[in-house]
Amino acid sequence: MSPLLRTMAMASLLAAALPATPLFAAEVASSSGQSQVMAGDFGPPQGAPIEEKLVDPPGVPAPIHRNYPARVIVRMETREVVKEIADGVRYDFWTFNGSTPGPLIRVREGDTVELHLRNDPASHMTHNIDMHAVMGPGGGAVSTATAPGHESVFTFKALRSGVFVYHCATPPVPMHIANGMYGLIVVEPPQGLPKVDHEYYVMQGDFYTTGTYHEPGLQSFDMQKLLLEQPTYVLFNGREGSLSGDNALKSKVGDTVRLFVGNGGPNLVSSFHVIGGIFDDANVEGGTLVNHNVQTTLVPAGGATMVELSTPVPGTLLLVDHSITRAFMKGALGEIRVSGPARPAIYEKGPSTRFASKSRQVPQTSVALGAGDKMADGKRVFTQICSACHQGNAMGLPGAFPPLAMSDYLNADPKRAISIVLHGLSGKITVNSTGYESVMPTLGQQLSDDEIANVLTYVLNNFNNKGGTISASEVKAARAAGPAK
Ligand code: HEC
Ligand SMILES: [Cu+2]
Repeated sequence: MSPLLRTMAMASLLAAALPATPLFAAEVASSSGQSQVMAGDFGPPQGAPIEEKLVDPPGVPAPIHRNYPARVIVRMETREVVKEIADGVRYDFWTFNGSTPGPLIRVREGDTVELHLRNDPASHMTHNIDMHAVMGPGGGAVSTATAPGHESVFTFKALRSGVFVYHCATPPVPMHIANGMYGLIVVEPPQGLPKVDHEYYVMQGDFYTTGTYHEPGLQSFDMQKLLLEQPTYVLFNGREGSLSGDNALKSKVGDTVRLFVGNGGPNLVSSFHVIGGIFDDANVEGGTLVNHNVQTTLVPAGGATMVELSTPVPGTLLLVDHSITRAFMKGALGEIRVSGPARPAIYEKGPSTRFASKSRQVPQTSVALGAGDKMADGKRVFTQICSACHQGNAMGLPGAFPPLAMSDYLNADPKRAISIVLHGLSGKITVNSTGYESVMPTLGQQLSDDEIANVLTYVLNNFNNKGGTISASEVKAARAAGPAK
């Protein structure tokens, strides 16, 4: 038997076993009149056309259980909407269906997709869509170019399974993408995807605003930053906090989670990682090659991946771009909150003990220092410890460390600072009308009562603060009282 005949015989055997799902492609006539096999083509769509039910990210449409190719109708609208990009910071997003990313589209390999693209009459721009799941010029971009108040229709057959990016490709393309015009289309293989307990949709993008990170108010697009590829924000799902707190992704102890992860760019490549998780499966670059036990997977700009992870213990896992500055200083942070009973056999925190108390020279009751010596000691502590974060001039660093210089927060309640140095500080605070949400570590174990009193007194009497004195006995009392509840 010739290899071609053998292939065809196998195909018909498989077709007999799975009547409606030939794993091998149907034959199509080529231009030369000879028949050729087109992988992914299972023939014309069958049954009634299906209206795709689109949901807002991070939601995804339900898995497909069909075993035949269908005509799937997808209706999308491009909209230009002003929304928050971070708390108190607004941005004029250009979107598919009002969200960044646009909705996740889910079809089956061999489906015929009939895409209706409307452009909101209120839009200022023409928009279109380039789907990476399309085989043909521009991924459909030219066929879908749509002026405000118009609708265009474009039909293609999804011949390859995988996770694909779609995006607007209207010039200037980088600007349309930077303003949020991208999303994912998942083409399921004929046999479907393995069953999991939770599925979510996460897409990274880099944003370029004229203002600095967290600068409040309406921010406009900054072409210069785009050209330099220096984004102000790097975000999951188009807004800082879109996957945190009340918006966190959820799982339960013992469950499995699948993430469809895309990267719209326009410029940065993502080192996608889940802090506290390992990807049991990672579909490399969104294709069919599955890698296992992966810690960090690369998601190129205009690329995607599909990862699955187990959540065996309760707690919060963090989604990050492990080019970690972007996570902690430009917004690329999300959460998976896992609920359920603790499993100490897998994860257990032991008691914390102090082992260096005797050997370390902490002058807890030193000879009483004069005022000048106290100030000198405070300056030493400030330079050795506080300046690492709050900076030598105490001005702090935007988006990361609040200033201690002229700090309205410090001056409003200097005694509160005792507890901050002793026990650390986390959560949202506002200093000189700028918000900070970061973590100051506990320093009470490495600094004596005298050192804390001296450094706070030093800070209060320098850097244009309002003055005042903190005594070692006040620190001692605060230490004994323990952290505020
Ligand atoms: C490792 C970095 C780090 C070090 C070291 C550090 N801090 Fe902080 N500090 C922070 C961060 C971050 C915050 C804001 C915490 C938040 O956002 O909730 C903060 C907040 C504060 C605040 C309240 C906000 C303000 O600006 O008034 C005071 C006061 C303060 N620190 C004093 C100190 C002093 C004094 C030292 C040295 C003994 C020190 N810090 C060392 C990171 C640090
Ligand atoms: Cu556009």
